[in-house]
Amino acid sequence: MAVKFVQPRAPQGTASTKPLGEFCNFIGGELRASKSGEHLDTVDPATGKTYARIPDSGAPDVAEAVAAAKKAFGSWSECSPRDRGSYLLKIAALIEENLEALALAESQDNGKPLSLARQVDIPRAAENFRFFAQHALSFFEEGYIDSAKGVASRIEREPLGVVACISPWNLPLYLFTWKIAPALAAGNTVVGKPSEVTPATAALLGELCIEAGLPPGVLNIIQGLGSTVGAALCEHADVSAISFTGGTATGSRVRATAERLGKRATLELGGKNPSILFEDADYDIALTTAVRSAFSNQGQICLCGSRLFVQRSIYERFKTDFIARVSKLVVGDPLEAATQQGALVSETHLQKVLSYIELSKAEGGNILCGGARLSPSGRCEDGFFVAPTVIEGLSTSCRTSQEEIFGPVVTLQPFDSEEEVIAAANATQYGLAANIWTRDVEKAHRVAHALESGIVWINCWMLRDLRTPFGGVKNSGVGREGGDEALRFFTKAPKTISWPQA
Ligand code: TXE
Repeated sequence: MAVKFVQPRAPQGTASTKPLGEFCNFIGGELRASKSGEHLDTVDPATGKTYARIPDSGAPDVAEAVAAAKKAFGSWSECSPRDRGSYLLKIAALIEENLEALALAESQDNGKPLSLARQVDIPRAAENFRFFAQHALSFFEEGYIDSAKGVASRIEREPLGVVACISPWNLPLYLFTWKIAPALAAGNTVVGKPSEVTPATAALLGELCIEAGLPPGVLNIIQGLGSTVGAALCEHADVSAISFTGGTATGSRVRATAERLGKRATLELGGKNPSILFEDADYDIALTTAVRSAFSNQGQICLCGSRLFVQRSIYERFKTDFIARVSKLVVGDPLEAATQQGALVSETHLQKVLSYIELSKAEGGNILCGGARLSPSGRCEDGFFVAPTVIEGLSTSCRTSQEEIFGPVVTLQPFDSEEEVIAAANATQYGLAANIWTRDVEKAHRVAHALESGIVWINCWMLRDLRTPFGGVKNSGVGREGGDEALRFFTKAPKTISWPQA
């Protein structure tokens, strides 16, 4: 049965014909307003108009959520992994049952095409719960028998306690649940903080948890600003670990707090990912995927390939074909079925992306296509749209080539040799993901090895096995998510218990 979402609903005291929606905090199994009664506006990026409001929560709300999580920890941590998993499976099923409502909420909140939310974001959120419900079973059953030595051992693992999951705005429910699911599966209780820019699906997740019968306090969700809610959560003495995804500057602050207070932290930060096309690549698949990897979600994915290196012998041909494809991308109303590129997430982010386009011109870049704000006709005329932009002629060391733009902007650069492209690809502060296109298997693995990158895709992009480690090197992050790595992060150092085996 589909859940009838409580939100958005009219805030008390408003007598408008078109009332704003109102999202709530989720604390101790209940939907609550902030203690201060203050609110923040939530804007639909496709229209530029405020459509809802969220609690402007603060330290007292965080304290209440952490207290609820602490109270719930005892019985949740004592549940068997199978019993915990059964709750996660119920949540996964409810996400799937409510796919349409969640996809619509995600699209309205974030500006991404509804089709993308429907095909990627929401199904992946359900998969996160389903995957960790199953994966935790084998993780908690690790054991060995060494017949030669006559010893049997089992590995005992315990959860940490109350943990914080802080997530960004680009893949709101997808990344929020990527943290929450392993934390809960490992037996922790959670206080989650979604981005204040995209609060909707996190708020709806709270309602699904009520429907799923998740015991009160096991998951708590606090809405509000990073500087208040996020900071208070990181500082709270009863929060033992922080899983964070967001910008590199914020990540540094979170890391400093964690180090000062002796907390565990995993940080998934920015990227400036290279896509490397060798002349012997399967041209058509490489071309199609290069467009997708540069512009999916308007380029607002930390894994997007924003620096495109193309071997000189195919450079001109590729440039012509790439620009032809990019120019045809349909930018517009995220709710329209034909739309391939929606709005950027906020006015602030729009201005950031436009300022980088201006900077690229000052740095000698040649805009091959795009390069400006768009104003689709109709309801989206005030939305935050930018034409997909391709720039060539920049040095690898200029700011446009070095800094994370996180928008529909890609730089094109020719290269001659394998050594040259490896050096150029590695010449940034980031090292999250890379993709390589070649039919030469040996070369592909040689280059993959040489790249300073947490993830390397050969002849594909975004093809993920959730059991594999996920995270970056250099300023792209600290620690790893995914599979056992996530469950290890959310559990104490293991205890080995051994006995003689006849
Ligand atoms: O992210 P922030 P912002 C990059 C992208 C973007 C830039 C800034 O380049 O332009 O980061 O984005 C919470 N203590 N990425 O400013 O601030 C915040 O409320 C604790 C890459 O929107 O990092 C939100 O929930 N938490 C990225 C989360 O941190 C704090 C995805 C992320 O917000 C906090 C998003 C504090 N002091 C942006 N301050 C990726 N790696 O995918 C803020 N927060």
